[in-house]
Amino acid sequence: MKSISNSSLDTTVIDWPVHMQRAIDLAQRVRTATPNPRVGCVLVKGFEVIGEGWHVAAGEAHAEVVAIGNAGKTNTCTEAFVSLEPCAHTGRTAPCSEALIAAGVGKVIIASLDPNPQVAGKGVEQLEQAGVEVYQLVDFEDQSREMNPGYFKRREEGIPYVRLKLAMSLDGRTALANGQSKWITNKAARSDVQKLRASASAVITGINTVLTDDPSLNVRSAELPENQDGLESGAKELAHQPIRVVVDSQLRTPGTAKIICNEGSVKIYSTADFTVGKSLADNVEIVKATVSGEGVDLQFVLESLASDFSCNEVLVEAGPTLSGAFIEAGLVDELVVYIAPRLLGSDAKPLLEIHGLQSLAESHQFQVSHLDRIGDDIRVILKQAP
Ligand code: AOF
Ligand code: ZN
Repeated sequence: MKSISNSSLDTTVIDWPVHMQRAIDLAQRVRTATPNPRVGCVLVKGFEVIGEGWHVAAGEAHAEVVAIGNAGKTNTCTEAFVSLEPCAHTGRTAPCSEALIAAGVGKVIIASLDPNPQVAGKGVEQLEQAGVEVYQLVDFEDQSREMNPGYFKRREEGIPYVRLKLAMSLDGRTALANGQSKWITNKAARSDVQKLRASASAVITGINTVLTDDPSLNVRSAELPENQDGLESGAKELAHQPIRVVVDSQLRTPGTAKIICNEGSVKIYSTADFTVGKSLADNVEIVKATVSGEGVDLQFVLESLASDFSCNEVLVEAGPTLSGAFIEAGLVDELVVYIAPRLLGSDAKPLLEIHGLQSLAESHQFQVSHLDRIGDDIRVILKQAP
């Protein structure tokens, strides 16, 4: 495989970055293909695009196979631009390397290698053995990784990418002292949270939130319109429900909680010995977790979500205690903070339970990545400082 940068492309291949960008844009037409990565593919013959495809959901055809299906006839002059190395193994579907070879594609241009150990260079190898030229456009590698942060993190580090959602008043409060909190942020901001849930493999909350708010934590398609943001949501994608996860050391989740009663899979992480063999409902699995400090070991929860349930991106929607614990453990990759333009006063409830900092050097530092207005509220997206 030859690695090439955009600046070294000669006039005969000057259109390559345009096609690769298109493949990357197509990949992002789905919010999630969990546990699979988002992948896009563009087939080009003599400067003309003859087929496009993207992977919609696990179990459905891969991007390359969709593009080949759209193109009809291809031949050795055909170039395939794929945002990820074509797979070389039989999983839920047949190998894309073989599909590309069978379609007679002459050149395959990728943005990044696939970290899946079943692929990891084998896709490139198979293509090259069949006489297909393979190139990596290195300037697109970052984009390919950034649009699949959880897929790469799970494969490379064994834990999912963690987003923590927070909603607060201008003075950093989440509820009045009497508990009233519905609603601090407006409808547009709350509907934006639906998008976060729809892109997550799992939504994590704590037992306190279950007991006090009884949230559903599901995706409601009525609040997530089709074609929103230019996404072309298929029925499969709209049907996606993230796994709902409760961090509940003493297994106090009531059988009547909405989080359990709604359709979809639920995992409860508990440290109590009496949880072994106990069952709450058919859709609920109780996982015996290790202890850290006073509660469930959050690193264990993340490792389990990655290795046992193939979670790529997870969303934490919890109260001040669990949210604070995730931050204190250094496990948050991204904060999504909704700020309502109202003041709740200093006896209102704080955003996070984080105590004991003695110097500014100990403060938890993030970098602002995006700043947007959502209806009358503000949304700030922050990433962990390097
Ligand atoms: C590709 N093109 O569009 C995607 C790829 O079980 P399967 O058959 O769906 O395979 C899943 C694996 O295939 C996934 O872990 C990743 O290695 C690769 N994803 N590869 O060539 C695609 N989605
Ligand atoms: Zn494939």
